[in-house]
Amino acid sequence: MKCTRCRAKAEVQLRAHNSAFCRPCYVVFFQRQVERAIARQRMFARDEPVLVAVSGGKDSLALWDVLADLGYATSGLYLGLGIGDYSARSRDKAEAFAARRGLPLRIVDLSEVGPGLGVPEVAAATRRTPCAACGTMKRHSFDAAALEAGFAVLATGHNLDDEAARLLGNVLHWQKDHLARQRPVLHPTHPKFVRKVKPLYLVSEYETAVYAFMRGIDYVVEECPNAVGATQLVYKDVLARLEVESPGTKLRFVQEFVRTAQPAFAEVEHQAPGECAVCGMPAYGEVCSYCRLVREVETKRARAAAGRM
Ligand code: Q46
Ligand code: ZN
Repeated sequence: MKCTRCRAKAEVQLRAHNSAFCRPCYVVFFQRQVERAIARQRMFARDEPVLVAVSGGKDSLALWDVLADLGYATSGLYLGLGIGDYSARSRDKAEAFAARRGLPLRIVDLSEVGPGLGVPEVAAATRRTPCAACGTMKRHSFDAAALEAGFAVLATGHNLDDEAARLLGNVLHWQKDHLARQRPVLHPTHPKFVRKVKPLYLVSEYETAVYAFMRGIDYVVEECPNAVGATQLVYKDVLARLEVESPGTKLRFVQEFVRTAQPAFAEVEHQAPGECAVCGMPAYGEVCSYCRLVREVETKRARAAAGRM
């Protein structure tokens, strides 16, 4: 098998793209895919500083690597979720990557900010699933951190497999409001929100893993322990089977949704958010969902303390 670009011996074959690449050409191919997505979707300008949310996993570190290599002014943002050893190991990987590349990394640890609550405690106290609690806390913390540090753009490492699985879930349940917001660029609906972009939305998990390997990126291989049994994984499995039968299915599914169907959903009228009476961040009710979560935990703690008296 020969490299599609230079005819040298190929190391990786991509059936979805009907191509094969040697190592140097693959790195160029991958970076161009990302660069093209940024330009086509007008995610951010050349000189615009970008805050990259890094989890220590392959996707976010590969994203940071590409953006830094392409010459964008990037800073990393690591959010400590307090999920035991997994969080400790992922933080180490994010810190080591930043140090090796000489890139600035901001660290926000949920146990050290606000009421000092990690994901497991919030989930247990509020009887939510860890991922539901985590999602609310992440969204709030990303916006708050970007606002505090003065960034207008936050990039996340969601890849094609993530987007395809999410799209399948949203379609199966006809979640119109979720489909209205499933875009590679989400423009802020409030001055305290940040623009959220997903430069890897058209590159698969496999392609990202190959890139990380070829670039020698050391990332945390284990998944978050709470990911086990998530419905998303079932959707990913179904899509992987379709992909084997018909290479390129995932790419067409997401690409064509964004190009043709998404604008119809995006027209659904959205109420503009007001501001949370507690923390001042954007909120759709009087209090934002993060502060509601915190309030629930504090009520629970107060009741437990009163019971002990
Ligand atoms: S980190 Fe958080 Fe994920 Fe872990 S608790 Fe769930 S949502 S699985 S991306
Ligand atoms: Zn709030």
